[in-house]
Amino acid sequence: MAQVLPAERGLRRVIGDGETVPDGEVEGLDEDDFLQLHRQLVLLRTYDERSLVYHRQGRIGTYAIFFNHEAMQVGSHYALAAEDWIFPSYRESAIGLLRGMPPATPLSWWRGHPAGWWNPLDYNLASICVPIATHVPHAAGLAWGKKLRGEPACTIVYFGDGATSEGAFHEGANFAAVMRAPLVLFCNNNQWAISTPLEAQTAAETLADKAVGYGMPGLRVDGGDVLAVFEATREAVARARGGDGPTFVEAVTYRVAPHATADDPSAYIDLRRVEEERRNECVGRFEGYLRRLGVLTEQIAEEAKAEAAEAMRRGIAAAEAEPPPDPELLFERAYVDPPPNLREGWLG
Ligand SMILES: Cc1ncc(C[n+]2csc(CCOP(=O)(O)OP(=O)(O)O)c2C)c(N)n1
Ligand SMILES: [Mg+2]
Repeated sequence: MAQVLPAERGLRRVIGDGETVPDGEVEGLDEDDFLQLHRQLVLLRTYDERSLVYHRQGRIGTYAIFFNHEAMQVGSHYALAAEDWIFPSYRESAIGLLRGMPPATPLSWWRGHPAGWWNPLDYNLASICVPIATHVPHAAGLAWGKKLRGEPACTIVYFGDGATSEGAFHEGANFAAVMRAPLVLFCNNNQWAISTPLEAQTAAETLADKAVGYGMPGLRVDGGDVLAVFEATREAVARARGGDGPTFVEAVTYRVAPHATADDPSAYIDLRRVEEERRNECVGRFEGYLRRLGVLTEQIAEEAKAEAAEAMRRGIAAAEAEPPPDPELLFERAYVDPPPNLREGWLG
């Protein structure tokens, strides 16, 4: 039986505040890594900002905003190898961009177009999961399967604070721990599940405490600190690869945007808190760190933004150039024997 220490309480941090809290360092990262992390953050930020505009222009459907979640996605992804598998929720809908997926693909997904589907084997990236936590057992199963085959890959599954109250989360976490599956359970604790606040979600003091009950370590990290997220995930990945089983990573942040474009949080959120948290958003925090190090110049920052904006322009143009899908696709794999009204109508 593995001995599991009580979950962490404090949040791991690397990036200081430029005033009283000093900057830390992460072993093994050099200037090239910093600039790559920065480009990836800017790419996701730009994707998110443009998607909100495209939604308002009626060019994509309902969209789950991930403003201020970029550090969790980029930092954790940077700790993975290409053969590692990713199981995203709707909050990580564009994480494929970090693996070379063109922006047109997730944009098409939000347009409800089949061009937004991909073969998971092309990117070692499962499809976007909208039902809360149902992908956790899938990820645990894939991780276990890789272990049974003797393949070195590990798996990361992303979900929110609300997901930790779901039965599927329990089943997946328990199964992964019992099988010592090489899985990283990455929880984006943005403290809201639509309009349900964290304190109405759980009586646990921290979400990482839940890990102890499953017999796995629970780490807590500042979700706005891309370097701390990277370091914590790297530790979890090393455990997984070393045969020591799953780790639960609780990345703590605060949701400063609506849950999705169909939500109006002014009905339930403290807007002053939102304002405060927004001032500390994760891309700006990393840029501050890089400027203090003398790594980020205005020119590099401008180039990263321009490159990302151009990728998005090309992405939405490609998504909109797709011919309309055939409505029959909806039924193609639904029936062996289509009912008469479909046979005579659409499929006739
Ligand atoms: C099984 C299931 N129940 C309910 C919903 C409706 N729903 C959509 S998002 C959401 C909140 C999820 O919150 P959290 O897990 O914290 O993730 P976040 O959206 O904050 O990233 C709910 C309840 C759903 N999608 N799936
Ligand atoms: Mg949440």
